[in-house]
Amino acid sequence: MKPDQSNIDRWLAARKKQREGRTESILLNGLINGERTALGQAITLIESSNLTDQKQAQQLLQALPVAQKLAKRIGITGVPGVGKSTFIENFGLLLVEAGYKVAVLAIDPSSSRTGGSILGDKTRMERLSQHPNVFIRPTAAGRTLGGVAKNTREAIALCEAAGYDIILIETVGVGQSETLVHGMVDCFLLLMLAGAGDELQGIKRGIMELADLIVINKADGTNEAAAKAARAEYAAAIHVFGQRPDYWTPRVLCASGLTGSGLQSLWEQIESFFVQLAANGHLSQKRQEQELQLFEHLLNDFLQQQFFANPLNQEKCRALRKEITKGQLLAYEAMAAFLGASSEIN
Ligand SMILES: Nc1nc2c(ncn2[C@@H]2O[C@H](COP(=O)(O)OP(=O)(O)O)[C@@H](O)[C@H]2O)c(=O)[nH]1
Ligand SMILES: [Mg+2]
Repeated sequence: MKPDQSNIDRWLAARKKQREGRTESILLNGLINGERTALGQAITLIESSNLTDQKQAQQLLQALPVAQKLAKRIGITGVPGVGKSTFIENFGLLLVEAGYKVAVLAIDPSSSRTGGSILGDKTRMERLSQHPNVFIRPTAAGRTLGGVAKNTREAIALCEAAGYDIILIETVGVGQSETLVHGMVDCFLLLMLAGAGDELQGIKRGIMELADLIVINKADGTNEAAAKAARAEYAAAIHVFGQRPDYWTPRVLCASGLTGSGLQSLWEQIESFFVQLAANGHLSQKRQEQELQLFEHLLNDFLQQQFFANPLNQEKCRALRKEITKGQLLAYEAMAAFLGASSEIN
């Protein structure tokens, strides 16, 4: 007798569901137990563009228990070469030696173009990466900046669920990524160099305004005096920004990520930042804003996916883009044409 295909299909679908459910709960248990491999696998899952993986990732994220304690989310930015990775290695070691569990997420939106940079970072953080209480992970570039943001936010949530106390997020201080990162951390550090000039460092004034702490890095050897002078200059420069809504007065400090000098007092400043913002209610306000931003991202993602799931929409957009690049249509005309058409195709 020929087996009934619909029965086989049903059985296969049930098995698949069972398997997926199991993967999720194994991952979830591992995560909650603080297993690094489970955390790594969970991040791989959220970064995957495979539809089944995405579904599992969503289920996993939704199943995450409410974190018992909130991790300190600290963003670290600065131009390439300012010493972020070296700084994180030694700062991270200081934190683990103080008993904290530390996760490092490195975002490099350009990594799909430049390739090897992440490998370079891993070797730079060699001692830190070997510590049992440390988790280091570069965030995949993703196709869009929005993708980077979503992956990073979700990775932060996973690290928190895995019990990490401090999450350091490294981002390159050029382009838009630092503004995105600023929107997902509690405390934002800007690393700068003495004597390089703001323009040379590609640091826009706007980024200085976002910084909670400015670190004049590489304040070691013959560079120390110049670093001290730069510190005074930056302190005067940020003074003109006036009072912030959270009442924190940004500090400028000298440090050396390489020798470790200044890192302990930087940590003390960060701690007082958290104490002050927790006391005046701005920390929880920041968290609520972060949740809102995350929701907006998720909503946008969902709407885009829904929209492009319709092949007619895809086709219409493709045709309009082509006409724009040929110079046959202006953006507003294309949009008008699209809206005219979309009443037919939704
Ligand atoms: N003198 C000195 N050199 C440093 C310091 N931190 C990093 N460097 C050097 O600067 C270069 C860039 O460092 P890296 O950490 O990769 O910078 P990133 O691109 O910002 O991550 C490397 O050659 C480091 O050895 C520091 O505190 N002092
Ligand atoms: Mg780096």
